[in-house]
Amino acid sequence: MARIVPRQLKLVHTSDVHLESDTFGSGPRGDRFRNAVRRAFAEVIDVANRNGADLLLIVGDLFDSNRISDEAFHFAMNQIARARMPVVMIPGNHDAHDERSIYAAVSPALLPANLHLILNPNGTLVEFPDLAARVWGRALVEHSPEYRPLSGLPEPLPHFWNIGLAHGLFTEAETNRSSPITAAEIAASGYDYIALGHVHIFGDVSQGSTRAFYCGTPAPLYAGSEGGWVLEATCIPGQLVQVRRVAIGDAVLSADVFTG
Ligand SMILES: [Mn+2]
Repeated sequence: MARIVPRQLKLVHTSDVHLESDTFGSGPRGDRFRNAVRRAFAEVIDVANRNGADLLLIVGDLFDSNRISDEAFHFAMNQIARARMPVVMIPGNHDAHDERSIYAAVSPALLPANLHLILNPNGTLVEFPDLAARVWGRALVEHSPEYRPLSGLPEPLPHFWNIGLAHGLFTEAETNRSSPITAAEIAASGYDYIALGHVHIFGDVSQGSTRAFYCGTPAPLYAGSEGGWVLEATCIPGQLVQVRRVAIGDAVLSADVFTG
């Protein structure tokens, strides 16, 4: 059943930016790569602002690792602060909230005022009464088969948009792979939208009336022509959530093409 809520809601959904990757080494070539990824993330913020998103969702692996300079961390937080809407974010397996967590070391006072960073391993529900929206996620501590990104998901509430964040691997059936998200879990959620991260290319794994998507990485260099996208999800009362892919800037796509 499509949900009846008081208002329309627009989400922009990104994940797997992998800022500060050393994939291309630590020299000038690596710096060019890292700068291109930074521009991709800045463009995600631009898309959210330009398109009038009500919420921006960052579904894990914003950073490629927990070995991040203060400068790089501040870059990312300054970009988030540019967003003219609340931002809800969870860690992923690359920036896991473990004993080396970069997020644990940061004073909440230093985080942007619009950032809702979910660090509770058991899950946190962030409520936006003005938007008639509730967003739930849990912090990934250990990327293992025991970790279930959707475990503990609260019951959906009528007259609200119920949105889940989950960083892990979608599977049709039970598996012994790490951080599994099963079709049955999505189907049983009763949620309107489940924003997924971990897989770097777009994927629609919707189940029944619950729309569930991988947005894919906004950084084209991680996924070739399949990278360079964000998702825009529009929640319209009485309808299933409408999802479209938005290409991020041509400047990012064309400026730094790596061959070999
Ligand atoms: Mn991941």
